[in-house]
Amino acid sequence: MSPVPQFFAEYQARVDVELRRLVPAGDGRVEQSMAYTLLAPSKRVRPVLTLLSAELCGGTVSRALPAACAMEIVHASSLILDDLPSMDDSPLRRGRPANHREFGEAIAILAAFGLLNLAFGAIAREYQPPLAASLAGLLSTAIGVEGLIGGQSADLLATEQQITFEMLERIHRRKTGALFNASATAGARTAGASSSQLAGLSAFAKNLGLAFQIVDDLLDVEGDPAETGKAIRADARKTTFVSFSGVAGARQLAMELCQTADRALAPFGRRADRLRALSAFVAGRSL
Ligand code: GRG
Repeated sequence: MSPVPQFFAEYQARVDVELRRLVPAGDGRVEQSMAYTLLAPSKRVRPVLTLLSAELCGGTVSRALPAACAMEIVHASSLILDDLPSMDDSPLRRGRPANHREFGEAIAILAAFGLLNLAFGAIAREYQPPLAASLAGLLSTAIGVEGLIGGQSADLLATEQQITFEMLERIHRRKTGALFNASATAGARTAGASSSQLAGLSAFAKNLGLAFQIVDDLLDVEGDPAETGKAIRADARKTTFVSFSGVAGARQLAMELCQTADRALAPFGRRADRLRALSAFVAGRSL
């Protein structure tokens, strides 16, 4: 068992309050469907990464909060799409039936688009033009062909195919690493970070994101659905870090990536200890 670090709770609570403020309040099916996945129990790792990165660069939680929530909203959108029958066809997410199982496929797709739209709207409304434009561009890159969409497409095409380790790594650096990178970078940008601070945080987040995915693969094999909230062995038809390197090899790789991530924090000294705690959590997480 690897509990989320103690300090997480306060950040998660701030994120949850802001998400409730941002999500459309109506009781129509699509609003319900958006709120169903967005407000379901989650670790909120990406928005917490945004908030910690902002604070590390001298910014505040309040200023970074809308950007943090935009990251979580995009993540929730991607989970709905990922679970669809035409994608990973997963029955369970965040401890509940997947969105399309509860609302049907058509509403689930609309909810995913609704969430994406909500994320960009939040950035446009909550920040002034130079920063708003820079955050919107950051998010668009993370979602696009060099990010989630490209990674997911390559992942789907690789199902039941022989792929190399390099291909596998490139899939997940886009599918998972890109949003981690955007999350840290967004926080740093809301704080007016320097280019060297941005470079350090980006290196940290990219490696942490890949480690996070490797542990996700491990949990698919050894995890407890009561903790992960997801079906296990859902990736049996796919090449994963575990099918490539074995359980011990994948665990070692995740640990090494977390160490590489931590090295990028060296210039920040002890002020980055909360990010180090986040990486220790990722390396040992069971949920
Ligand atoms: C247009 C947004 C968009 C996406 C289209 C479907 C898709 C492309 C990409 C899928 C990306 C994806 C779901 C990657 C898996 C990342 C991952 C490890 C998810 C689990 O995240 P956790 O453990 O979940 O942080 P919680 O529930 O705690 O938030």
